[in-house]
Amino acid sequence: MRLSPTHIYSITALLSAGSYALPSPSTYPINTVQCTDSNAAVRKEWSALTPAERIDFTRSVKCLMNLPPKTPKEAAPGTTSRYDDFTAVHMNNTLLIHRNGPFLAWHRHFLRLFQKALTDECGFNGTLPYWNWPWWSDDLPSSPLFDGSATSLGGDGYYNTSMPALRNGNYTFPRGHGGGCIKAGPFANITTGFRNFKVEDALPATLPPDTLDYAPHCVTRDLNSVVSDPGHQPDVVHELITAPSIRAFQGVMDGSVRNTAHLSPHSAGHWSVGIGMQDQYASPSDPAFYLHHGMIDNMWAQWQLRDPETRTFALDGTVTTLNNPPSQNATVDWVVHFGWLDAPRRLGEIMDARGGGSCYRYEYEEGAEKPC
Ligand SMILES: *[C@@H]1O[C@H](CO)[C@@H](O)[C@H](O)[C@H]1NC(C)=O
Ligand SMILES: *[C@@H]1O[C@H](CO)[C@@H](O)[C@H](O)[C@H]1NC(C)=O
Ligand SMILES: *[C@@H]1O[C@H](CO)[C@@H](O)[C@H](O)[C@H]1NC(C)=O
Ligand SMILES: *[C@@H]1O[C@H](CO)[C@@H](O)[C@H](O)[C@H]1NC(C)=O
Ligand SMILES: *[C@@H]1O[C@H](CO)[C@@H](O)[C@H](O)[C@H]1NC(C)=O
Ligand SMILES: *[C@@H]1O[C@H](CO)[C@@H](O)[C@H](O)[C@H]1NC(C)=O
Ligand SMILES: [Cu+2]
Repeated sequence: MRLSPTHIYSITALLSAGSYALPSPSTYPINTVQCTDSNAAVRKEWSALTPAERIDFTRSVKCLMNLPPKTPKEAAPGTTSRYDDFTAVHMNNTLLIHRNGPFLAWHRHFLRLFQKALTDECGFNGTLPYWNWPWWSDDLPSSPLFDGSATSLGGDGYYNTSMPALRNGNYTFPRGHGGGCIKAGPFANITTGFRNFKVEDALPATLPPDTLDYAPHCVTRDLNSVVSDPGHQPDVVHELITAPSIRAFQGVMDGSVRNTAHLSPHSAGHWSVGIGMQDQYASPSDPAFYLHHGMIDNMWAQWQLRDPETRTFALDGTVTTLNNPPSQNATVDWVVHFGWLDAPRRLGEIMDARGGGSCYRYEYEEGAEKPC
């Protein structure tokens, strides 16, 4: 079937967590009120939040870290909290949701489910914030996101002498000043129940059998502006927003230049925060994941809004990571999974930020001066 962005969906089947029953097309969520710029929830850059709003966000995230998991122990022994429920689902789906057709849609819905849990289970009063890459790319440790203050997402890690080198092909990045557990701020010393995957482990055709096992450790950081700076320049963002097709958009988002410091904007955000965020499986164990993916989602939303009729449901790529093993092309009827977080969803249900029961927009202006 062909979905159009002007299609109105019903809100009834919205987020029926826990059920594996696939919603039928007639129960697709509907926005009962037309979603417009004026009634959409507004997602803002971290620095645009008041100190109280930032603290409300980190408090709510820590609240999820202190709630019991809903994932059954046998299904994912490493799940130690409600927060880990999200990491578990991301890990379990890693080989189906990266560098492929479903990537943008799956992560969009994942963020929405995270927002819903923060709001419903922890009284979060705001909208998910995002990380405007170019504003902070040349000095992450001084940014409002990572300065280690009470209104940040926590700072760098403790210095760890055995922090391995980061390599992009034959290019080796100089290491940063961390590598250990998060040293200061609201997320100091946070832990995850899951193992850490190395970049070399990242792309097998099947999920390693110990993926969801219990292997607790602290979330580490190694803030590295040598990584973020080339990948997060304003021209990279401009290329994303002005990409002529979804294939070109995804190519910029994930197409690193081999053997150089020029990582793609997606990889640069992950690698510049540390080994925990670099992990393609368990990266959501660092809350910075959600703000980085907020910016990715923002870029996709800006791109879609430039031509909603043809772009809202545009897909390119197959349904396996790097097409390994070879698979079919993604379509709006392809079903993706969210474990115990939500019912399976067709891509067509979760691609529109202003439809399918969703109604949000990003406060964003390309090229705007960064705040002091
Ligand atoms: C919740 O957000 C609204 C709108 O931003 C604000 O007016 C209200 O004071 C907030 N409530 C709390 C408890 O923070
Ligand atoms: C790294 O350099 C070696 C030797 O020049 C070369 O054989 C290899 O293909 C390079 N690796 C990559 C990823 O380009
Ligand atoms: C230091 O880094 C190494 C390599 O990533 C890791 O195995 C080790 O657990 C880290 N140590 C601490 C204290 O974080
Ligand atoms: C984090 O853990 C280290 C090592 O156990 C400890 O010295 C430090 O006080 C902890 N920091 C915070 C803020 O809890
Ligand atoms: C999948 O998409 C590619 C690229 O658009 C196209 O060349 C190919 O024919 C498609 N395959 C099928 C089976 O539709
Ligand atoms: C992981 O995915 C499989 C299907 O591939 C599913 O059976 C299982 O319940 C999932 N586990 C979690 C924790 O989501
Ligand atoms: Cu991901």
